[in-house]
Amino acid sequence: MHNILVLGGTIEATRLVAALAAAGLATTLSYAGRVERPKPQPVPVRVGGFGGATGLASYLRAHAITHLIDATHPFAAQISRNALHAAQATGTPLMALTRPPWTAQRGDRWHNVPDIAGAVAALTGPPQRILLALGRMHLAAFAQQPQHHYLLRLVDPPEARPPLPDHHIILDRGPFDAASDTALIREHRIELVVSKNAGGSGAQAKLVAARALGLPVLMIDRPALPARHETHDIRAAIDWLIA
Ligand code: 3Y8
Ligand code: NAP
Repeated sequence: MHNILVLGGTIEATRLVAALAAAGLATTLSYAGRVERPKPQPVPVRVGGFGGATGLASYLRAHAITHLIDATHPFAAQISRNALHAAQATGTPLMALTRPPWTAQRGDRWHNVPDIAGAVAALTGPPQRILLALGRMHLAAFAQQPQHHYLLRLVDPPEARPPLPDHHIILDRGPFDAASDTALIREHRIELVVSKNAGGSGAQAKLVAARALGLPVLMIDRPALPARHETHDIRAAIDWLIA
């Protein structure tokens, strides 16, 4: 008897839970509660933190979870560490469903930096028009480089005015498409794109647009994650679950 918990927030998580629902396997999808209206799902959804690894372990026990899938975003490092610890503490089978990092293609002008702080440091210099497509959680870090014009793409309106003197906000949620991102970049006369190496298809449009327009990309590498049972293939995750 299955009782699966999927830690979500990515397209892969959405696709996985759709397949599990179709297969009639009891599944709950978990969101952190970062956005006002998380995408509706065909399985029960829980929203909010668990209270660290111990809270997640208690949840696994209390709900008799039989399998834990970590299908969170590669930059969601804390929840992934908690999932590994909670799975080990409770003896719950864990599989990470992730996507490979993007790699620079012919024609790409990438400058790789290790983290958000590295991206901020790399923006020292004369004013530029920058697409900052990193979401809302890291905007304050870029206040150290106030000289630029920032085009901010956010899912929800920010609670407070971002601490960036020269910015323009567009509210939109992915997955995005290359034609729209190319038009957006042209319309706002963007000169540089800043991106997390999210991988997958949902955030890739801005990279395709930058390549087409010959623009440089500041690419932020992923945080390191502990080794765990992992696949990039939804079919393999399903086979593991029903094995
Ligand atoms: C709450 C739940 C699905 C999932 C869709 C994917 C693709 C579209 C592209 C740009 C990049 C960014 C951001 C992004 C994308 C998918 C995926 C993805 C990037 C939703 C969602 C939740 C979030 C949280 C949100 C973060 C933010 C990051 C925006 C749902 C829509 C920038 C990551 O306002 C905030 O606080 C937003 C916070 C974490 C990163 C940040 O630091 O701000 N995602 N995004 C999840 C939760 O509560 O647990 O409603 O779908 C999901 C998706 N966003 O099922 O189709 O698979 O990655 N999400 C990045 O890649 O840099 C946008 O603008 O080009
Ligand atoms: P994070 O930094 O790894 O996690 C911070 C805390 O948020 C966790 O310790 C946990 O709180 C809670 N949390 C995170 N993901 C959760 C989930 N799926 N279900 C329940 N609680 C969760 O995570 P994050 O970077 O803020 O990402 C939050 C969510 O947005 C995740 O679902 C992620 O997949 C999605 N997302 C993030 C990004 C990104 O760029 N970071 C991009 C796209 C989607 P407790 O310790 O209290 O349990």
